[in-house]
Formats: sequence, C-alpha cells, structure tokens
Amino acid sequence: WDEKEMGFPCPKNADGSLRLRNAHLKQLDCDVLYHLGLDTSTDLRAMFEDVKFVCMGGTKHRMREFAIHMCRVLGVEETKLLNLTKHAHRYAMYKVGPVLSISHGIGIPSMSVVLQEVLKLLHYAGSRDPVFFRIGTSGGLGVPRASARKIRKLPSYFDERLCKEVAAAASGDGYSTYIGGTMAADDYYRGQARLDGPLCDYTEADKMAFLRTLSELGVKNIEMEATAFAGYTREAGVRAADVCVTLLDRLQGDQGNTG
Ligand code: R2B
Ligand code: URA
Repeated sequence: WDEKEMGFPCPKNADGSLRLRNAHLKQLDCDVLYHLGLDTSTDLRAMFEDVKFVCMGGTKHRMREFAIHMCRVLGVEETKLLNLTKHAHRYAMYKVGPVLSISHGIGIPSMSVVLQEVLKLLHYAGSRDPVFFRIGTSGGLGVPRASARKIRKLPSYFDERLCKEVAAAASGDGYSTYIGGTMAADDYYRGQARLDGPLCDYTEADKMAFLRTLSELGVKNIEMEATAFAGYTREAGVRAADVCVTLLDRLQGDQGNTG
C-alpha cells in the first residue's frame, strides 16, 4: 500500500518503517517513553524490530488473556509472557512473536497517550509495516449482545482493505460480524445518551431519536476511542482497524453489559 492507495501522504521510509513527522525527535539524546517505562537507551530494535501487529484493548487482564491466546496460536511458551511496561505501572504490554498486546484504559486521553508512545517505540525499533487493531468492547446499535464480534471502520479514516480482510477472516462460529460506522464518545453516560447516569436532562424519546439518527447514518457501534485511534494511526501512516465485541444493543437498553 502506498500514498496513492491510502489517499493521504504516507510518512514511511522505503523499507516500511515509520518516519514520523516530528523533527524535534532527532534532537533528543534519549527519548523517554514515560508511560511505557522504556527509553531509547535500551536496544529497542533488538526487542521490537520484528513487530508486525499491534493489538490494543481496554483492560490489562483482557490483553494478558489475548497474549496467552496468541501464545497458544503461535506455539510460544506462556511462561515467557512478561509485562514489558510494568515499570511504569500504567498499562500492560506483552509481546508474543510479532504480536504486541497492549492495554489502553478507558477513553481517548488514556488510549492516545499509549498509542503515541507505541508509534514512537516502533519508529525507534525500525518495525516495518506494522498494522494496528483496537480489539475492544462497545455498545451496538441494532447489533445483538455478547457473542457478536463487531468489526467496524470509520470511512476515510480506518483502512478499508484491512477492515474487509478482518471481516473475511472472522469464523462466524457462534457470532455475527458487522461492518459499520462508530461514534466515539468522551463519556459513557450522557455522552452516549444513556438514561442510567447520575444526571439526565433528556427523555427516553430524545435518546431513541438520537440513537436512530446515528443508526441511519450507518453507525453500528458506540465506544470511546475510535476517532483518535483512527486519526493518529492514519497520520502516522499505519493501517488500522477497530474490532469490537458488542456488549449490548443500545436500541434495547442501557445496561446488561456485565458479561
Ligand atoms: C468500551 O468500553 C469502555 C467503557 O466501558 C471503553 O473503553 C470503550 O470504548
Ligand atoms: N463501551 C462503551 O463505551 N459503551 C457501551 O455501551 C459498552 C461498552
């Protein structure tokens, strides 16, 4: 894939490594990736050059479980699993072969801090053509709860081809997959038109009208990170997709996402 295919300037070196459009970085003797607990005095290339897939999701526990799953898939010993960012105490990051599994916490500020440090990490490591996924949870619109694995793209932001590749790879075994738009909110309650927050100055009819308008616009998914995740990965020239498990159908209610 190249600039023509992506439709925007692609800041990559000829070998596919990330160039990053920030000349100030070159002036740093040592760049501290503060929230990852790593810096460029370490041989990041030795540790991360072979990274091909970056998978990010909300909780530390879930991303550890995903890393264990990747160990089984790739035949890597689970005992070798280390939280590579444990010194910073903020997030969790596991490496299994070419796959990084990283937690990002809740919401755009938390996600974008770790995403930007991971982009720098892979830039310094010289990783070539890495692909980024957010594998998270969401409330669906007209999408049933639970075993539905939801695959979404933000048109013109996320990478359309990658989205289709992921959808084609879904086994469909016990769940359905959907491709659609996402609304990323900065709040879980009022910001997502819930009626069960501590404060509510709108009616159920207002809520349903809002959700139906979203649905008519092609939105299938409501979560809290997609816009920044798509924006930053696009600007850095990496292919990215947002792959969500729908916890509940918001057209049916506001709770029920405890599973
Ligand atoms: C989905 O679930 C979290 C909120 O419960 C948030 O990170 C998101 O996008
Ligand atoms: N995450 C959200 O942001 N909203 C939901 O409804 C479920 C998960």
